[in-house]
Amino acid sequence: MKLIVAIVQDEDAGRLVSALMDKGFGVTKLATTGGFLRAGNTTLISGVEDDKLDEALSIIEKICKSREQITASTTPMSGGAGGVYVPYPIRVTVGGATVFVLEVSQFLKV
Ligand code: 2BA
Repeated sequence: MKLIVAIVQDEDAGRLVSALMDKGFGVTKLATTGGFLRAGNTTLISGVEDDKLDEALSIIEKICKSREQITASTTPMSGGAGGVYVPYPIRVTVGGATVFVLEVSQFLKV
């Protein structure tokens, strides 16, 4: 068995949970925050049998879109201890999904 940990954008999370559940996957949805943008995202965890892993990953890939977001850079405009911090907008591409697949050593419901 594998544990999928998928960090997705909030906009995709509802549809992704529905699509996974429609295909019989168990899902837990967590409200999370990305370290770089400091903005909300969603982390889904799903325990899947080995022979179902590819199906789950392809559902995630199909639903999660990449999007551009604008954030403020806090890089100093001039160096040294007295550097001036002038925030300026930078564009980052977020997603589709950041996915970790972990081996499950035990799956218990007690
Ligand atoms: P955030 O950390 O808020 O990052 C949002 C997006 O900002 C990233 O999209 C990436 O395009 C950009 N980004 C992140 N760190 C950067 C940096 N140091 N310099 C320039 N741009 C940077 P994604 O790569 O699609 O990541 C989306 C979210 O997935 C991340 O939100 C974070 O919550 C999670 N994530 C990504 N890589 C991870 C990792 N190795 N471990 C744990 N979580 C991760």
